[in-house]
Amino acid sequence: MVVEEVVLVSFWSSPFGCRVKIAMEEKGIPYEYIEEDLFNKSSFLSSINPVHKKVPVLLHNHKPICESLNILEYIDETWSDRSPSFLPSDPHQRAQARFWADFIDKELYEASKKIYRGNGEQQVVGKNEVLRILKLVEGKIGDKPFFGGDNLGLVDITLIPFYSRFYTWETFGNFSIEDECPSLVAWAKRCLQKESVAKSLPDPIKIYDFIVDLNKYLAK
Ligand SMILES: N[C@@H](CCC(=O)N[C@@H](CS)C(=O)NCC(=O)O)C(=O)O
Repeated sequence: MVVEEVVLVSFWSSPFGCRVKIAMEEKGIPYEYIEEDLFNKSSFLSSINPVHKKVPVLLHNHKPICESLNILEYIDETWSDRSPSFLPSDPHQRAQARFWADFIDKELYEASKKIYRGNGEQQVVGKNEVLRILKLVEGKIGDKPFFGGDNLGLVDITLIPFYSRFYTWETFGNFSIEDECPSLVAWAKRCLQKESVAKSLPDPIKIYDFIVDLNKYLAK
């Protein structure tokens, strides 16, 4: 039997790294975890992700794979014999899942930063953008428990790490996501019932405190 070496390099609060943790848990793949200090990046990080120097990076038998959505597809293809499959078998549904994962990936993080980094007008812009994105995604929840159907799929794994940040967005922006997007919050609570999600998501209060401290650090 070939012994696989699987290592995840990430940072505890990273929603992108959290995606990879959930995917590994869902597939039941054992891995080693290395915490990278993003405030004092290692030369190791530069060597495994020389282009972006960002986490997460997955090392599979010493070969690095970068960018969280790319990593999710790599995991799905490499361990295709393990369920669940993150992508549907139908090509159109697969294209749809990739479209929505890409949409969340490109839009949500950037919009949300305006809520907790900006002030006044910028915060309102950020809040409206976040709600527009979440409502569009919410409209895609079908009659199954998850975007992936009966199991977590690419869209679920891409979006759910941001649930840990809802408290921060709501506190800075003074609004309630549950009031605006009740079905989406119900979906997030269903996701949290999965052990893979519950053990991978950081504590929302810890995220809030971290972002408050980070804002002070960036203002210096
Ligand atoms: N598109 C990347 C985003 C990764 C990313 O932004 N990671 C952050 C941590 S949450 C990072 O490494 N930041 C360090 C930096 O920007 O220098 C992905 O999906 O993996």
